[in-house]
Amino acid sequence: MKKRIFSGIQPTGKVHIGNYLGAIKQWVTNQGDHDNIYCIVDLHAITVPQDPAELKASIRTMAGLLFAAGIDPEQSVLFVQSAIPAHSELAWILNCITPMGWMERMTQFKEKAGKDRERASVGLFDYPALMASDILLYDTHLVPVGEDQKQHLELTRDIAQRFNRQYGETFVVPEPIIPKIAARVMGLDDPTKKMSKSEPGKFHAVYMLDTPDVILKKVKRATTDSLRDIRFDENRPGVFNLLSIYQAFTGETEAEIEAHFAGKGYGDLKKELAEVIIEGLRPIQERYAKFIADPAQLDALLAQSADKVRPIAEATMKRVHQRMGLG
Ligand code: ATP
Ligand code: LTN
Repeated sequence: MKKRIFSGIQPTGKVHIGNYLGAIKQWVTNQGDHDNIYCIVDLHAITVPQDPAELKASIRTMAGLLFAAGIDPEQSVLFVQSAIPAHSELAWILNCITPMGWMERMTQFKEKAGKDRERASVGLFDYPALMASDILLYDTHLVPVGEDQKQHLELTRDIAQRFNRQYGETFVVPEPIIPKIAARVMGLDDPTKKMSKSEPGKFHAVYMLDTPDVILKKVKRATTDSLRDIRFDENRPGVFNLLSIYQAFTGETEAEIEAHFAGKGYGDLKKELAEVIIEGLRPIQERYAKFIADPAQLDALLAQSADKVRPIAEATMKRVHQRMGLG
């Protein structure tokens, strides 16, 4: 039996190379070895205000990009979260067995709510319960995500174990898969901050649909330091970030990369890195143009996928209802 993989991505803003290297690239490799379910999590997106027309368009853009990046509809299922109401229902149920204290420890909420905690939605606070429900609905063994989601995965495991203890074995307890390289791509403008969709800075992130010109400009502006040698040194976050991105795109070892850049300057590093990113994204951008030109086909692929996973979600909900004495 193949192990089941589940992961999700929000259809918000523009997809950046952090999303690509931290998550999407892992989704694409080894598709044949697993049973893969991928989800565009629109219900997570509405934890902060969204324009309806933009949200609708972003769902298609995201689907087009994921197929273009290599998600193969023959080997993987890609569907939209809100098409399966069980996600919301299970989230409610998990809410009722999750102690407030566990939820209050989640650092992402603290970061996203910022100073204005009182105005953040209850949904933003409860975001991790919906994520746990996504994962647990499908008897998931493995969850490929970037480093920032590790804490949410631990919470999901705790919730699954608590439910299983209280009501009997019901959920598979999942494990995260976090990439060794580029698990946390940092902002180009500020290498102490995670590259993020919600960061507005013009030179903060390289987006997957950026043109070569724009990519070159952004990489050239990236913050480095006043030293000279080009080495993987975590204490020099700017250069370390650029080298990690280079490594993730080329697949070369640290030693090979350091030897390659020996005697060269930051200008060379930036020029070559921009080239590597441009060439890495080029085939994806070309395929994307074809997918997005046919939105009806994209919608049909998403709808067929939802039909494939619906029975799995319904079987889980039936088990949950029986165990809890609902209905
Ligand atoms: P935001 O920063 O606005 O919260 P996001 O960029 O994290 O959004 P998501 O849709 O929440 O986007 O994340 C999708 C996937 O990308 C997740 O698996 C997440 O761990 C991964 N990811 C996000 N940012 C990075 C990053 N800077 N480096 C590596 N992986 C990342
Ligand atoms: N919270 C994730 C997105 C997400 C997810 C999931 C990831 C929602 N549901 C289930 C893995 C499994 C994020 O990237 N911010």
